[in-house]
Amino acid sequence: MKEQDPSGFQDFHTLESYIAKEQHLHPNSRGVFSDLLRRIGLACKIIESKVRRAGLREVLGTEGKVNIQGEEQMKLDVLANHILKSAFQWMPAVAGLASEEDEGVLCRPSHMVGNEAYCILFDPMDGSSNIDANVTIGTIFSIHRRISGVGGCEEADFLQPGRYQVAAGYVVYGSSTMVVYTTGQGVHGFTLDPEIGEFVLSHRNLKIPDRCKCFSANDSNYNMWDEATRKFADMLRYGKGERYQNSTSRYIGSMVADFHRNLLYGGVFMYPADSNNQKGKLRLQYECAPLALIAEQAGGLATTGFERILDVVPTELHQRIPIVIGNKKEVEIYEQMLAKYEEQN
Ligand code: AFP
Repeated sequence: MKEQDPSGFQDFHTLESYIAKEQHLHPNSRGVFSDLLRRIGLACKIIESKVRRAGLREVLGTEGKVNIQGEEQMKLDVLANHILKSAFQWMPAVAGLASEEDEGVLCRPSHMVGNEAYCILFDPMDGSSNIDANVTIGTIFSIHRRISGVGGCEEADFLQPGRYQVAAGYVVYGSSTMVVYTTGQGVHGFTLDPEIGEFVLSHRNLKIPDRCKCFSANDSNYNMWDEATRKFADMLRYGKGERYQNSTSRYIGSMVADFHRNLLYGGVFMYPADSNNQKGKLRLQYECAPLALIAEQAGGLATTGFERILDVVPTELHQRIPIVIGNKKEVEIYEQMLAKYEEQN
């Protein structure tokens, strides 16, 4: 008979222990990649502590102001960017970093880079225009294996299609803080337990429910969308039949938060091209590709309308792209509607 474990440790995993468990699945692994994931967890705990203090003078406000200690105040997004960059600064496993907040890539000197090295891309504070209103925000990350050979990195390392990501994930700072990530072996979610200061496995092998509950888009752009996109939005909101009659519109304006809700409840988030943003608005490498990998690993899909997001070959670091992401069925319907519209026009 199996012995009862009063400690509750039997099926209990922290982010740390889960990463270690996944590492055991790769007998030749030297733990370099696992260290990276752990580091992201640590950096995001530090960011979370700043987020929780965002209402206080220390971090709220615009850059350039001086706080009560006479130190220069930093906006939370700038601070999060600093924290992430500092977290990876001394890791031989990191060949380079690219942040949505910075213009170029940050390549570490080649003598400081190990043989097995990765490039990390991140959006340190997604939804930052929501910060001052205490609305949910997040951090998104994407990890690629360096392709430029040994030594320092090159920009080409950061311009790989999303399907080559070795890991992607996000942290959502909401009513609780959660890390959700994938290494291509499903999607797992960990909730920060403030009592023990650990991310605890709370959502194992997440799958998008096969129902299209939520529709998320900035509706004020409706008249600037093409006709097919407008029809698609109308179908999700007003469509009859079992699949759409109970759907609801929900838009936070932090992609990570909108995506997270739809991942749990089912639904579609979109930021399509419009007459003002003809190439779309959201960033391919920092927002769209990482969330597309999560979506696919959870049974969903992400498209530009014409191409799977994970297949898009980036041409520039801060590339913008249209995106429709969520339930596979609806994303495929969108592609068909758009193709038909293009054919007729
Ligand atoms: P900010 O980080 O500047 O707030 O932008 C957030 C974002 O990139 C994405 O997270 C949102 O879904 C989208 O922009 C919101 O854009 P709109 O304000 O145009 O709806």
